[in-house]
Amino acid sequence: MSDFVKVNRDGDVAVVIIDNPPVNALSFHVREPLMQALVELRDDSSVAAIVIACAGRTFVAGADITEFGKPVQQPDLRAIVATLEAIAKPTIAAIHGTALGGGLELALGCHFRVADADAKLGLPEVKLGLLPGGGGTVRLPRLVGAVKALGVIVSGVPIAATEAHAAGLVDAVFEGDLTAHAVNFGREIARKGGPFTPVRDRDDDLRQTDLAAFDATAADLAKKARGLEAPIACALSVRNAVTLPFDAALAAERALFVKLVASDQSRAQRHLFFAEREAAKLPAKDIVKRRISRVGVIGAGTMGGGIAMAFANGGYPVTLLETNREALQRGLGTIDKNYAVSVSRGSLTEDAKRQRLAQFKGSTDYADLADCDLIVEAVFEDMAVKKEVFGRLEAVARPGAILATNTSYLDINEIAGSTSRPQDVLGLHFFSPANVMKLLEIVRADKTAPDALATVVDLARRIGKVAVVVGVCHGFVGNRMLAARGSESEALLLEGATPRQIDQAFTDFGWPMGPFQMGDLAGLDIGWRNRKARGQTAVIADTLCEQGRFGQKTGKGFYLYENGSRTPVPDPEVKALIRDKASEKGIAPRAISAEEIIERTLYPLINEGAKILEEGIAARASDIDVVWVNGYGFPVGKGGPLFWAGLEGAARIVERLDHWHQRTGKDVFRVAPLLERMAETGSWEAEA
Ligand code: 3H9
Repeated sequence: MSDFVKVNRDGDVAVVIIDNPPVNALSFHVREPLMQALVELRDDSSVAAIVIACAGRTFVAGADITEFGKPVQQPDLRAIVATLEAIAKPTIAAIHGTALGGGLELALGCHFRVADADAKLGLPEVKLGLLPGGGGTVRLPRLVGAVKALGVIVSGVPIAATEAHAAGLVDAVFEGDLTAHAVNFGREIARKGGPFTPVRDRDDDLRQTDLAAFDATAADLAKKARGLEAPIACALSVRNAVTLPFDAALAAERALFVKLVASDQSRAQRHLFFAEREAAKLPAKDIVKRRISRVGVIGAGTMGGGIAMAFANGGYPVTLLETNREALQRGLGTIDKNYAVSVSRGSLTEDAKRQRLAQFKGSTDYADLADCDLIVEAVFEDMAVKKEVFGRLEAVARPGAILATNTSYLDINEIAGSTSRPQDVLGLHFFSPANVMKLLEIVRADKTAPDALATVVDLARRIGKVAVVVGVCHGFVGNRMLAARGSESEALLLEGATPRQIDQAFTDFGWPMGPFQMGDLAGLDIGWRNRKARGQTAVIADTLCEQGRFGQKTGKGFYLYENGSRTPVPDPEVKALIRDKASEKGIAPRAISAEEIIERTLYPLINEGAKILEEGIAARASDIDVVWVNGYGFPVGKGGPLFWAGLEGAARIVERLDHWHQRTGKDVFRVAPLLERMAETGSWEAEA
């Protein structure tokens, strides 16, 4: 009946098949024929039961996100679910793959849900700055209870079919031909006879909800929202499901959805959804990728160990190399401990831990890297050391093996140039802890072969990383922009702000922590060493390091960490040090507002991003946003620095930077031409 919705008959059971690749999103061209099919089947007396199933790799993965922000074309999802729910004969959703968002809401409009054993069900709208707007917040609690629904909706994390079955969301779980099982299920139910109760009327248990316990859980979740509106709206809407009659709760859900979908936060999060997928696309298509069966990692320290875990977690056997047995045992011991922590937290089973540990082969002999298809070095950040490692690799690595460096700053062209196979050399800049942090900057050197690049981009996805391809420059995208932020944070201290005040301005903005807390956590000695290597200074941070105050690891940094605590406590000694250094420079302290803190630290960062874009170090503005959100904690609700620049108004940013540049002559405020053009055209894209 349509390219996107077909109806098959199996005796007296009708099977509606949605076929809208790649993820069966509920685009208008699906909704229209779907509604028509449901109305026809409802009125067809030869049909005893209706199954809704999907072609391809998944059940409906949600509304079509590209339609948000445009006028809604009818029928909308709510109208379809209402029609479905009013059908008197049994309706069954047959779920395989992922039933997400509007997909699960469609399934909630059915009387019954059956699922493939590997299926997952969830309402991830919160991750797009939304709440489920097709009745999900009102219907899900009717099946699984308000508290369980709250957890599923506010986290946005899908649950497995078995868990959904235990919770009452799914009526049966099947292995094998799901549609055939669903048809049999429908026929049997129809034979037994109705009436069949729609989910909207299944509210007996809901009335028993302990509202005080619900509110306590909701309050906990609200604390973690860090200024995001969607989680709060989700919780409110689930509460409405308990306290209001069905139709009133549904109307309230709709009103919240309409407000959220138009919000900057949701626009920002939707931008990031597409930006992450776009970042993994390379201009050259159809490249035959190299085979990666085993990965070698050189260096079993914090970084090397984390990288090795990231690959082992992704299912790859890893050869971990160290210079001596002691260092190797220490590294393997840390990996073992890290997995044990996951087991104790319940995020990994003992069995899975054993399987992951079985992936590791330790060695102190470079010759053992001969069977690796990708070798990542994570040794000391020093050009001479790196070149020596690559020299040794050349002697043992098989032809065509990809040789990667995890350098954070060094010139990868120089490293590649020191080998006879620069086409196989690239950068894999992991972020610490490498087994946890999502971001992977993949650094393309001048001579990196396209197939080597395509291979690691694909590999990154396989090990669950968000990959962004960047070019060679000091610090690549993330650390180079971070440097622009860092110099202004220090200047603000000298002018009268305190570390606490600056960090507070950052957390109020939505960051998980401010620059000084982050510096203390990462170790101030890292930046110190790096500055010294480049002949740069940061008067306060350098002095702290000279005093042996490296941050949390020494119990003192910009803050005090008493008795091994991780809670930063302001230190009067640091305050006095800042005052001394300021008066040495003749700077009189003044009151500094949170607004000035944010502008002075983040506008230069945006400016640096514009330069990076101009130089072609990043291919797209949205790639830079992906780096900052996934690697540095830039608030998702602001969409990344370059998206946020659009919200702030690029003209305002240019004007402020210009003003500061005139006043201080500081280079960090010099405006990049691309930023100026963005101010005029409103777009980061080059003119066609
Ligand atoms: C919602 O439902 C609101 C309702 O409550 C209320 C309505 C009134 N729309 O991720 P992949 C594209 S909100 C449009 O690489 P995977 C994606 O951009 C929605 N496009 O595949 C990509 O395009 P391209 C709630 C979508 O196998 C291609 O499909 N649902 C949508 O790694 C492949 O995607 C969600 O938030 C969409 N809904 O992962 C689920 N989804 O090839 C969002 C995907 O051009 N989707 N695309 O780059 C996902 O989480 C993953 O795509 C999924 C598959 C897990 C399904």
